[in-house]
Amino acid sequence: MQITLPKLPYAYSALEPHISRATLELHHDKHHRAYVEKTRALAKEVYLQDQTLESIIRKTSGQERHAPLFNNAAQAWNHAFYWRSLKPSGGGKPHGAIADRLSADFGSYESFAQQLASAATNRFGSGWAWLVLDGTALKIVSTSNADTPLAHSQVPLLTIDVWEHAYYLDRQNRRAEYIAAVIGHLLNWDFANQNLQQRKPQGVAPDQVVGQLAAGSGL
Ligand code: MN3
Repeated sequence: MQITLPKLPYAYSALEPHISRATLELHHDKHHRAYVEKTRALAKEVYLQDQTLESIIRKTSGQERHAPLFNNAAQAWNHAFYWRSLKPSGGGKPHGAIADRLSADFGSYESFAQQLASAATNRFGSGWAWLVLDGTALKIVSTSNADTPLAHSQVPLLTIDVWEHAYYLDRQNRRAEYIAAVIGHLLNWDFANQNLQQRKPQGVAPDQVVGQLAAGSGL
């Protein structure tokens, strides 16, 4: 399986005025593409180029000497998941099963939204804020740099990219404003419901890798 750059699931201008066309062109075509291309190059060096991103992430997680491959593969995966976590005319109160689960685990939608905004705003430096299924409970977590819930046995349901490149063109340093726009207008609750129902993130192809690593891969 070749690791490829997935197309955006909507037009570059579809998330305006909350996220501009210029931001999506740069973010998807330059940043995301670079993570995909670096992953391919680094995976080839250790004979993992035919594996899925999930497989590469799990095999390299926590291994210092494979940190560059882990970081690029995780960023490639996280971005594919982020595009699908957003949609035009999304955000606001959820519907379906996720609505009941949010009320049960956070008390109310308002409490959930406040906690997600806080986790995303207070992530120091670069990283991601996530709604995940951890065991049987919904949780809000934030991860640093490229780190991903996939490496921590959690099922991601939605994510917000809080690296500066996600908002700086549109809003300079005003991260909280970007986060409020995403939560209020863009979160894709259909996608969250799918992920909750299937207990498996839908951002990328399922992990079909079986068997042992190629000899000499060093993992
Ligand atoms: Mn990004």
